[in-house]
Amino acid sequence: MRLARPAALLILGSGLLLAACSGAGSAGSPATSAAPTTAASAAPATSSEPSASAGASASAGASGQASAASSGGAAAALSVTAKEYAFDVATSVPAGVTAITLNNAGKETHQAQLVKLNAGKTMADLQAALQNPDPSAGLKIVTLAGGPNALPPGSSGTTTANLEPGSYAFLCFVSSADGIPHVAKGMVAPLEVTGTAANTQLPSGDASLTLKDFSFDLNQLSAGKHTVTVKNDGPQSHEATIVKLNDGVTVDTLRTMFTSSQPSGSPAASGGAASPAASGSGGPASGPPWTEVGGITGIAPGTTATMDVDLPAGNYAFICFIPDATTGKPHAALGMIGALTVQ
Ligand SMILES: [Cu+2]
Repeated sequence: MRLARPAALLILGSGLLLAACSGAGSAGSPATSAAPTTAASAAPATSSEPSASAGASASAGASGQASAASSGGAAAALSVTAKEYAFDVATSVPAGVTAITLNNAGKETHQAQLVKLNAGKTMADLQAALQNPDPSAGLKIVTLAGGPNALPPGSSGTTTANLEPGSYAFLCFVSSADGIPHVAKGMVAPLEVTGTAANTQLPSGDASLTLKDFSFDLNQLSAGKHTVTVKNDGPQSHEATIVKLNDGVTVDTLRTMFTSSQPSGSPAASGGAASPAASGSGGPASGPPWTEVGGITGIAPGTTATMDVDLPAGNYAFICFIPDATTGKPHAALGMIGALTVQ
């Protein structure tokens, strides 16, 4: 398996081109609508309205993207389609506030963690770092920039952030049943953010969530559509994976899971524990006692973004899987699990 990983990364470049071409040519469903580079010929000219291409919402959100459209901002829209194991997305977008909609067209859970390369780092540096089984290696050379978190097949989710100019990449850290994170299977897509932001105003949210070391402060939400303003009060990067808890499962159940000794020797277990949002699929028998229903991937300390949610009533939890800067443990093991009751 180790030998296969460099090969997967080496063919990444051509794989992305193929993905972009097939996306643009097949279904008239362009990868993006915000002044894309690769999908320009297929993209509609009307690019300023969010959600035009984001109608594929299914189980978790009937039309979660609509709240981005109605929130008053002039956010540009960027559509990302995920499958095994690639993103179909534009390679360049203008700087500014951008609503990123992830459509999961695959058979596994996927996320779209946007990361900005730190000064002096290149995509080659990132791809090399991502070959390290420890995701901390890759995370050290980037700044987390949000994006929709883990979604089940057939569903979609939207988050909105202010993208500053620079070199970025979409990454999926969710692990397959074999324990290998999707980034190691080639699920990496570069994105250049260009120009000067025309719009830096985030949509106005109707709920707020603050991420801290190591807690979530939003406990209740009414059923249906919300735009949640998410602020990271740091000092570390954090995410908010939203999971629907299985019957009989509580946040205390999760706390016990994460704080008890992690099973060693199981690739799925170690991969899941170490990866941001790698809750993934460990197979029917060993899967986690929840279903991912979106949320927002990691954002840097001191930053704010929004996430659209459209949840039916039920018992949910926020989980942060980002590895701790000193111990390497997922923040969840340090207490970063929060109950969310939707009524
Ligand atoms: Cu965290």
